[in-house]
Amino acid sequence: METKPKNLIIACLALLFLIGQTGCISSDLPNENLIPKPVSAIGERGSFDLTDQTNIFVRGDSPEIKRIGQYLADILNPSTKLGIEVKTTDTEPNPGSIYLALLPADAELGEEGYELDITSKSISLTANFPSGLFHGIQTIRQLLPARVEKKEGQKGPWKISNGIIRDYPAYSYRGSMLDVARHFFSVDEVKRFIDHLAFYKMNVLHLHLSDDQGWRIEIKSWPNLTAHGGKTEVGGSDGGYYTQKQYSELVKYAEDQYITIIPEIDMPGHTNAALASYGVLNCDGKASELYTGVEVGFSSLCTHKEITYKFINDVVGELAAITPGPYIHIGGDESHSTPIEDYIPFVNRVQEIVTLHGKKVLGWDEIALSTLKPNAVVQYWSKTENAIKGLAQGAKVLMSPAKNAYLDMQYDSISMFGLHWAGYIEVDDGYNWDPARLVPEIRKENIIGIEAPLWSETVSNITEAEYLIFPRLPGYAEVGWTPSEKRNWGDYISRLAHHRERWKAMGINFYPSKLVPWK
Ligand code: IFG
Repeated sequence: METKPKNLIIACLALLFLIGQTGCISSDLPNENLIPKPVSAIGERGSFDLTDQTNIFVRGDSPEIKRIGQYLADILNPSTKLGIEVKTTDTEPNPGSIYLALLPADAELGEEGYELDITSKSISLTANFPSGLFHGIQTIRQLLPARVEKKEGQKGPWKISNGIIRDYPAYSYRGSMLDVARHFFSVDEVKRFIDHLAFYKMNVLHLHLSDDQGWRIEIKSWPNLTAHGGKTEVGGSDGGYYTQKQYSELVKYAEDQYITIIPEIDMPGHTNAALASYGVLNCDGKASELYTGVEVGFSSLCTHKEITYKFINDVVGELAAITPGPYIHIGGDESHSTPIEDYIPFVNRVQEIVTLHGKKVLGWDEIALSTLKPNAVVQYWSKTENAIKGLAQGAKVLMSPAKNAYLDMQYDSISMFGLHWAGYIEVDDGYNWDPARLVPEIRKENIIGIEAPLWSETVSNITEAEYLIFPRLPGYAEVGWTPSEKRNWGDYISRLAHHRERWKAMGINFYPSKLVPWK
């Protein structure tokens, strides 16, 4: 039977009417450009509008949940000018409001997951723990137009598509590292880096606080470490350091965004700044010269002297006392000037010291050559055989494969900043890898998570650093958060393309990769 065009049109109109009535037309919630991609997002018809009637209601009187509500209000108000306030309620909130509440256990959401229910009447954000609410707020930010991130008033409307999002991370450790030793970064620059991590639901900041070129954390019992060892940096300009008060300010700033700071004191190699500050730490008793180059592997603490272990005990003790997080990172990489027969007992003793101060050990993959303490974590960066040695001792692995995850690698042979000893890492190289399949012997159950380190030999301030961080950091955030079976390059890159307008609204510098169909 030949279908007349007229009948076809009538049939389509009828179908559209039917869909419209049943509300099953899916809104664009699942197609929003969220990064990391949520575990599930089901769209419904219509949208929620932020208006001057909108307030944020917090169930109960918890100061922490009210602070989280205020965090959201402080993002929304400068751009929307809606004067959104945080109120508490024990009943259902007013229509048109955003509602934050901790739920009784919703096992599937775990420690960091959340559920976001958006209807035309209200937004309800619930989670088992405050960190889940905080991650849900990042999703609300990304569901609003990019101009919401601006600090000056913007035109409305402020619509969020209706639907339900249930979301939780694949890995519990989703981090980055900032090398503040090669080049020093101010407290405000580190805070800005923390904001970037929080926006993409990352939850660890590893601070590389000491190296050949600089010692960056005040140690009261060894004051010359910063007075002398903090003086300079790569290239010879003024260095800097964090007082313990400033370090604690950074820890609190990170904690308020559900980010754990892990401090690293790299040893026995990468220690010239300490060796230049105290002659007694050198085997010949003579202080070395300050160093402003970029070579590695030439320095070593004197592993035969008892004073070395008193030094380490003092340093670790003072650092552990101002570090609420569970780990102290002991470095251990590139100790080319420490004979292996000295390196192994040295790392064993350092692990003992860290454990005595109530912290767990994290170290670059070479530490697997020693006898690892229970709960020690091996940070795989270069040698697979070291990571496998760690597994053989029952250690977990933190995945930071240099050829996929080093943020200080150039994008290509002509891009500014960065090195290329591990290869070039374009946006696709940084995204198209699965931590649980990269090395056959390292399986998902052996992995605590991923970390994308930013070494700072070639960048000296946050703007230069952002050129290396963006657009690759969102990819690492998704590798750490979204189940690998839900990840694919084509879908990811079309979402990433929409984030440029957000970075512009936030004043973030970025590399305009040709691989991204920027919107
Ligand atoms: N390797 C060194 C870093 C830094 C890096 C630059 C590690 C663990 C090369 N060690 O990566 O100090 O110089 O890409």
